[in-house]
Amino acid sequence: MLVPLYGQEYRSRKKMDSQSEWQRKDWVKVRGVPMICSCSSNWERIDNFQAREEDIIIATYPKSGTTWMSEIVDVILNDGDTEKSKRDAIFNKIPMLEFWVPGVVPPGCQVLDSLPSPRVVKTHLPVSLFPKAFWEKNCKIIYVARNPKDVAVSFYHFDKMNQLHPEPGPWEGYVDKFIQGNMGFGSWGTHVKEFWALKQERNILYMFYEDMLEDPKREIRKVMRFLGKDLSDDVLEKTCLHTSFKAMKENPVTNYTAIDSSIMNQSVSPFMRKGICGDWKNHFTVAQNERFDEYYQKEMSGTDLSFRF
Ligand code: PPS
Repeated sequence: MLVPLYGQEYRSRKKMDSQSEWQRKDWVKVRGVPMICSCSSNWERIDNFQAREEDIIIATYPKSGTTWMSEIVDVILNDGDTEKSKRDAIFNKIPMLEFWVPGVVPPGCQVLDSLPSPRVVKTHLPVSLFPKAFWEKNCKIIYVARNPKDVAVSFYHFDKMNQLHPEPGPWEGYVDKFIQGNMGFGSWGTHVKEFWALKQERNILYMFYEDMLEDPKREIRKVMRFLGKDLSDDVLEKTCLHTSFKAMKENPVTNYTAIDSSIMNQSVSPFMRKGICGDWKNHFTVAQNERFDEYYQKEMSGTDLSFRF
């Protein structure tokens, strides 16, 4: 029996019995892209996913502001009614397409099949693994990108607390793994560049985490426009307050505390960790920073994409 991820029912024997099958497993490559082991089988489910024209996709490399954007979109679609946004945990309102823990958490695509339109879909899949139906149906895609140094730091703390990921090992070697693209969902550079290259010809709103931090109202307004919503300044103000880091950290809908500690152990590191730009300065050594700058320059050469650190 599959049990929902949210609530008491989830804390069942079934999960306890099967946890050695999915805890701390190495990434498994799907067409060359390292994937969370428990999510990697029966990939036809992703290839054959039935998209709908009204679907709104939130696509990101991990740790780039997915949850923040998800809650913003949810509030906007509810015309600023933040009470409605409390109806369920973020991962149930906006399921992650590729997520699956067989026998414990049902596949995201199956949950999505049962939702009414307009559905909002979370995904970390790179362009190479994107279901083709999203392109065929010309779905609206909101892509959020974040500077890779802060992504690496956030991912490191997340790997430490997320039992579905392999142990990250010491920070010393982590930056090199990131540079090599030996991370869940593969290379950061490939991810951000491929969506950037498609944004002219496709229905993509390309957003930056650092811009959202700098001026959340300005950035939320862009999302409203993209979603075809002309909401009042009051609604904008409300959305902004409801989706501030502090509010989302305290909100059980958005802070992932509803997930059992056998999957996310928040005593190791909270999901809502710091929510700032520049925490990399507290982690990178001078030598790591030099190697990383070289990697970044190489990745960005030949594109007009750039990040703020
Ligand atoms: S995931 O697991 O990949 O879906 O994670 P994701 O949501 O993409 O990224 C998590 C990081 O985003 C930060 N966050 C926020 N920052 C600012 N404001 C708000 N409202 C907000 N919500 C989430 C979260 O703290 C993670 O970043 P770090 O640097 O680890 O704090």
